[in-house]
Amino acid sequence: MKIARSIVLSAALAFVSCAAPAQEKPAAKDAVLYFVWPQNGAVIKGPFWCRFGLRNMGVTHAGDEFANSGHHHLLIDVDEPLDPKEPIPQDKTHQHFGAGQTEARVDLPPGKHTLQLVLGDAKHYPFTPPLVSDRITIRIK
Ligand SMILES: [Cu+2]
Repeated sequence: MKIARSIVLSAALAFVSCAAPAQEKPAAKDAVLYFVWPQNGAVIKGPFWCRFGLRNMGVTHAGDEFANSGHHHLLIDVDEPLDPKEPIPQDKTHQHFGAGQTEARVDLPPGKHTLQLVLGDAKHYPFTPPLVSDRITIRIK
């Protein structure tokens, strides 16, 4: 009986820690997240270097809790809006640059694609309100 009760309790605690609330960290008011390259409407042949721009905040490693800093995320062909209360998903279309990278080699199939940057905090949550770039459309030849 005691064992069963402690299992239930630890399950409840595990649930509580998973359901931690969003970080709700504010971004710097004058921060700007943008693409240095490519520009909206660019037509590109083959793989390219995508370069991330951030003004008035700093780029750091994932896990670093420095004020006014975060790490880049590149959203590729993502149509659904981000949930600001959840960490940014981690998959092929939501790429994390937790080593503080400010550029990435991107290889996409021919056709139209959308790209958007999102700055995430130490725990991969978007800032509040989210700091995102314009969503640009490019075409791969
Ligand atoms: Cu991240």
